[in-house]
Amino acid sequence: MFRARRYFAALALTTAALGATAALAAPAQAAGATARVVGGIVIIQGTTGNDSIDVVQSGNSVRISSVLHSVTSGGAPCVQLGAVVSCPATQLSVQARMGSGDDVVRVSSTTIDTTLIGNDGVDRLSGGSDRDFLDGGPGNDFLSGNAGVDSAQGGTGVDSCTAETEVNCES
Ligand SMILES: [Ca+2]
Ligand SMILES: [Ca+2]
Ligand SMILES: [Ca+2]
Repeated sequence: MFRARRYFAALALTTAALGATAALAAPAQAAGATARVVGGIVIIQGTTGNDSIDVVQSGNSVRISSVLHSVTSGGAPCVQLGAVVSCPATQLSVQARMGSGDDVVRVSSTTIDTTLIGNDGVDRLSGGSDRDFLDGGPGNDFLSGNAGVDSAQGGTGVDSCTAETEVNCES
């Protein structure tokens, strides 16, 4: 990691004359989230730090992106489209495993079920228009199922939930 950082720091210095965009270009293998399909499930793996993930259905694809860091495709049938990973919307479901840190997951306009797992930290999980299962885990979480018949499980901490079924939610 340190070696890579030194390399990119040096690269940034040597390419400074080319402008800031060259220095900001992130390598494909940068630490960030990944998305891949396993057994018909689109699995989004967050980082151990803070994540902010958007899951948007666009036609026949589910597009995964982040405003905080890179999202990298784990391979077919998902493809890398610049900063976005596109997976077929024909999959059975989407599962986001966010790891520790304060994580945000926003799902919009999906016609497939999702499972959003916040793990440790103060997480904000927002489901789409279909059925969502939101699992806040430890920490004070904000869980919102939106449309559809949704389940929210706050876990430990003081959790705020809006869903048809709420478990371990304080408000
Ligand atoms: Ca995380
Ligand atoms: Ca919690
Ligand atoms: Ca929903």
